Amino acid sequence: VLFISIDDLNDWVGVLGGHPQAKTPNIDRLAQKGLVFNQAYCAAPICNASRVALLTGIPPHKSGVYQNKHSWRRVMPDVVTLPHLFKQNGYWVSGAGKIYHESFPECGGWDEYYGFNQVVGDKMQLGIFGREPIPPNIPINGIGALEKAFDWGELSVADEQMPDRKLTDWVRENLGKSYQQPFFFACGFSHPHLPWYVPQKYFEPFPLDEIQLPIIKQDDLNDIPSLGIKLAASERDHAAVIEHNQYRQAVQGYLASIYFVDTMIGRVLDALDASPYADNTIIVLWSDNGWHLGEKLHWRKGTLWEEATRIPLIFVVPKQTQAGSKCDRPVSLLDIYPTLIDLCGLSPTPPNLGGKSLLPLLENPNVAWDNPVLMTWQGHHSIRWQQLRYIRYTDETEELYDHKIDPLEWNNLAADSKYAQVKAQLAQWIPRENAPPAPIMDLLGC
Ligand SMILES: [Ca+2]
Ligand SMILES: [Ca+2]
Repeated sequence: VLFISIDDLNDWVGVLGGHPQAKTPNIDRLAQKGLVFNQAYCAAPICNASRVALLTGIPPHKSGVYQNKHSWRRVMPDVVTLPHLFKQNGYWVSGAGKIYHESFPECGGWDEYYGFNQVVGDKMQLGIFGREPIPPNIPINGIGALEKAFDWGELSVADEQMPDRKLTDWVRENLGKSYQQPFFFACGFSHPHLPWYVPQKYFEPFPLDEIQLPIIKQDDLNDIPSLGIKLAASERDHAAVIEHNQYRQAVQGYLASIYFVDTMIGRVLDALDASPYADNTIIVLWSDNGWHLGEKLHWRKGTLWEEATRIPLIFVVPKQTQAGSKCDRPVSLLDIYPTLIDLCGLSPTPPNLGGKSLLPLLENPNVAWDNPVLMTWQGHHSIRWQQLRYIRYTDETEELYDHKIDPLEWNNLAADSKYAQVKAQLAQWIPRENAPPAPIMDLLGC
């Protein structure tokens, strides 16, 4: 199994159509080899909570891992993670880059693991792939007073100096070895996480004067409950981007970072194609959360709308998925764990898995599928089912969108009596109980 994760990549991928200028020939080529899920969602719109849900199979409202500082190992000391289950089943389990949020590494699940950063004792130390290069004279955009990482611009360094590139060399080296046992290789890229600094050549296909900005409705927040407006509170980011005349530059920076990470993914796919494992390796590619670039006047992640929750998810399963197939059923990153159990015949199946095996959809993407997808953030929940999105905040205020007529989620239909029945149906799937939040910690070493 080759397990490829990407950090903060939304649907700005050629095959998902999120932005007309997105340049992702390698992710698109991977999709052409297998099956792409057009409606795949994270369990939580933030790194740690999303990754922990995927890797333990346990949804945030059951684990209490809602945030980046929630220590998952403190609340689930005995959970068998997905890598660990592969190890228990006799696989060689090897990982590098960012798979878990690095403050809370997995301690027993890997045969070997090399993070970009590693917790050693009570300190975070730089890993073997080195430091991300930064341009001189940052912040480049002039906004940086808000937060150092909220910046973008060109690097005048070679690819070879980028940690994501060194990660691909590590994967290529591993794919060149021979193994006595099946392998599970996890390879976690850090781009397009902020800051958007990548070598100059990745900016070239996106000249500033040709950048297409996202379509924004300036009064989009007017029909949203106050708790939803609070989630979009980083509208201060949007005001700053506009004030500093940086909108085009920001979009350019994100597109360039995506093009860079796509190129790195291509190096991994090329190495797999050239290896003895080309025809018997399952490939799973995913991103941990989406990203806003001004939609709903919001930047970053941390909302329950489509921008922050829709992510790329691709499966290539030799002799099983059909080349170039697409699936329109809503699915969750939580579904990866049970799917890999089925595909690889792993045992035992841990209790309390929140997802469903996607095996029926891998075999026939159009098979009847009635499973709602749940997303959770700060105690609020959202359901994606068929063409609908329902959001319910902790104070029971609501949003409802019908993607068939409103793909940008502009018109909140929660108060429309025509939708009362379907809204009640969606509301049934909102969890009635939420696990208490996990302990807040900065780091937890092994
Ligand atoms: Ca992330
Ligand atoms: Ca609106």
